[in-house]
Amino acid sequence: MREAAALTPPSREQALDLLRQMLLIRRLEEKAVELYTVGKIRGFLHLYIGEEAVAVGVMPALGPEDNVVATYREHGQALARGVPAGAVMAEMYGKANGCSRGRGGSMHLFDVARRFWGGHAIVGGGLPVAVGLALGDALQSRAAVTACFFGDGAVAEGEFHESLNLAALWRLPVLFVCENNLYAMGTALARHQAQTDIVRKAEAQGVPGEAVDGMDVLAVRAAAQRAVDAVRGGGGPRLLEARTYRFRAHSMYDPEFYREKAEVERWKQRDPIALFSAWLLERAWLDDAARERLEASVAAEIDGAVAEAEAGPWEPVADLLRDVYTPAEDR
Ligand SMILES: Cc1ncc(C[n+]2csc(CCOP(=O)(O)OP(=O)(O)O)c2C)c(N)n1
Ligand SMILES: [Mg+2]
Repeated sequence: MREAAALTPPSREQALDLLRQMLLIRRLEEKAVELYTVGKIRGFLHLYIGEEAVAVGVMPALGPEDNVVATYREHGQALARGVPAGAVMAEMYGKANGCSRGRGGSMHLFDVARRFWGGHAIVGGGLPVAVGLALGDALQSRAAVTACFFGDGAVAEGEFHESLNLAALWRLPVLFVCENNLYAMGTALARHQAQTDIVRKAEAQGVPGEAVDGMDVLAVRAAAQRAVDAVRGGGGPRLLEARTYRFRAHSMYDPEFYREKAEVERWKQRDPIALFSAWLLERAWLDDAARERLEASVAAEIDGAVAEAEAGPWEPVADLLRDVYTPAEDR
């Protein structure tokens, strides 16, 4: 674990909660794979496995008044923000008790009460939404920070540059979190960018940035707290580049011809859950029995989530055009 993390050490209770959240994300996604295989979950399903320390490390810096915007790989952000596992699972099933009433699926988790504004399928699509939320807050003198998660692939989009530029120009309270997992589908960053240093790119738009080890939950937590403190203090936007890795395929179907198995295995040696468990064991904040109890409680939460999804209703056919923009005469 990096030294920076020691600047703001968590209490034992906070630390165990970080581990619990990472485990909940991992086990819920492992369950989702099973359910996908038997056809209970359909459509696209992008797993966050390997990247859990990023969402879980950033979220403690935010309060209930703050906003969160994410991508299609957002189960982790939703759970870490407090969207109940049952509402996430039911949404993946497409059931009406899902957090987006079954209309969004895995890629479009929303929860207005928790100010969780998606879930966006368009690469880079969340960035202008985040800037708009922050502009709205600034105009209404609402003291809130908007955290916006996006992948390394999004830096190739014009929206990345336009959004950072406007946020810097208007000193908007946005924390841009780039989850750099080295690939955009099968394309490595160096194959589509002349400048691969994402912090430099942000700085070119007037947004100060910092790179952090995205496999180290405490390092992410400390860096996020520093960045959010600066944003909240009126310093304008900040960017955090979390260097991370997805252990699974891009989505459910991906032959993974673009990376070597040895590379994946190397990154798995730095599994954020294993690293943090070791840190906790070293401090005697965790032992085997406590770890087993934690796993059992996470498993029970996931069983409950699946039961909620199974029991949930489908939206009635008569309601299918509700909230869909169609000219009145066509209804
Ligand atoms: C504007 C746009 N272009 C292309 C796609 C197809 N697409 C879906 S995911 C993806 C890769 C994005 O990679 P990255 O931003 O690094 O996120 P990651 O999947 O690695 O989390 C692409 C190109 C899309 N959804 N939107
Ligand atoms: Mg990526």
